[in-house]
Amino acid sequence: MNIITSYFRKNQEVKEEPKPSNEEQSSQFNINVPVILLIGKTGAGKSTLGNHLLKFSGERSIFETSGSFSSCTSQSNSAVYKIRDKTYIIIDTPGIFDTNRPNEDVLDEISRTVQKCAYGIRAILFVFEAKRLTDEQKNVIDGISTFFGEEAFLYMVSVFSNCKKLSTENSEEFKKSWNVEVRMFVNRMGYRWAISPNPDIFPPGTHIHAKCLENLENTINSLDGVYTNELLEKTRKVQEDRARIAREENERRQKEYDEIKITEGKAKAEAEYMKRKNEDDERARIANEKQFNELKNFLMNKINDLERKKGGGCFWLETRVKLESGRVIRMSELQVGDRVLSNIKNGFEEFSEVYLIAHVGKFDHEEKFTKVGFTKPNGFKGHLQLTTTHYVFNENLSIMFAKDLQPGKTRILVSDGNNKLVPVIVDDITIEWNDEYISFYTRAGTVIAEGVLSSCYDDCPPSQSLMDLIFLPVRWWTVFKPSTHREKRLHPYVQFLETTYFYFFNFMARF
Ligand SMILES: Nc1nc2c(ncn2[C@@H]2O[C@H](COP(=O)(O)OP(=O)(O)O)[C@@H](O)[C@H]2O)c(=O)[nH]1
Ligand SMILES: [Mg+2]
Repeated sequence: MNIITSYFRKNQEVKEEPKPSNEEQSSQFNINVPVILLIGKTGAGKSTLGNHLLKFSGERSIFETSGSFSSCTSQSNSAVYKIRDKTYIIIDTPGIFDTNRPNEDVLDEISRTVQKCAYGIRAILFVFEAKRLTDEQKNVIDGISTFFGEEAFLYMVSVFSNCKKLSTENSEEFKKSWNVEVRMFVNRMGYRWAISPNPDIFPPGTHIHAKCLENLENTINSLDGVYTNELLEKTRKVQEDRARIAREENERRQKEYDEIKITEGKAKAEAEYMKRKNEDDERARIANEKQFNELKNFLMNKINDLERKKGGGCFWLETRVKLESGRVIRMSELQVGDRVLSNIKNGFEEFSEVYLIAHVGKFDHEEKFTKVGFTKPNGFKGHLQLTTTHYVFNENLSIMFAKDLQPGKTRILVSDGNNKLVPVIVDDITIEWNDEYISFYTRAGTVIAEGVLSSCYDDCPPSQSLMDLIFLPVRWWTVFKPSTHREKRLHPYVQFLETTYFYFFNFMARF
């Protein structure tokens, strides 16, 4: 049974007791239970589902739906929600993760949402229309992993809205309609899924409506613990400290009130009490604002970090490679499907297909490059420019970061033009900044760039075979469905790997 015990909105004024009370609380600080987060793109049906879960709909609805007079929600609204004996806050987000580059308003709203999630997230209900996953929906996923981390997926449930009558009645029938993408998506969420009943077909009060919501509640209840991360924990700690200070201040005020009342009368005591209270409230408001701004800066920095990371691990766009036809081209001309010289073994050139271009183009920020200078076996000078954490092979066929190559010491493997790779000492290393680069993958995982045997991988665990394995799904996938991605935006799979690695790395760094 769900019961609403309170409902509060952003900026909602708390009705103040006309006389002092020990129970003083501010609406900003009393969100001390885990939350259930409704996310999804605008119009997906989040508010509708929220109302259904709260057993409030139609005229009495809690969350505004786009069917009602005000067309869409621009702030996160929240309400207390109970499933059996457990209390949660359900937060209806206003499509804040619709874009992958949030603007100022969206960041404000995300910061407020993070403040509300300080006691952990019990479930993230990702609401989307039952048709198919769109790019915007993928943005929502990117947004969630950016702000809450990949582990948040362990608490996610996919909730389908706009389902047909038959699909809602018969889940086996519904599952048949899922395409590969939807299936992969649901699998990524541990196969947790539910249907948000279409109110036009199954309004509240009908058996199917109740059954769908019960399924969803059971799924939420089946989740273990709550999701929290360093950011949420820090936020919670600040909120707890502030609540404690507010309590102590209130006790002090109350004591003062009682003393003044005895000596100087009630009116004087009340005036003094209110003056003190207003001062304390103002201090609390400023502290809250400060925390809010800190959160916003933290999130902003995180976005910038990720944006910077997006550029990592590339070749300079002018780097030359050899095609199977014998033609030498610049990487700027590379296309998916081209077969490039990837290795030379036993006197034979090996060519390998480019199956994925992670990103390519002239970017709006520069990346730090290592320019590796060496002398080719024919005596000519050669240069290879690649980002500092891109791997190249040394003479032992181990991969090394470009930045770790040592002039006069490290030997790299360079083609001698006669079907042989020869170890050649690095002459010099210089640092340069470039804004034109490309990151791509061959099926072999290697490429001979400017004559140097290089890896296609970067900024990752230092094992070529491990990386081959990590990229196996996309290597297979592109055999059946060639990639058409050739743009500045990072390929979603590579983005996913980068984010996972980023969080894994941060996680390991704690030990
Ligand atoms: N057909 C259909 N319409 C729905 C469903 N869920 C929500 N809607 C309608 O879709 C519109 C947008 O829903 P709303 O809950 O405001 O979406 P939000 O922006 O995600 O909060 C409203 O007019 C809802 O009545 C559903 O399952 N089926
Ligand atoms: Mg809404």
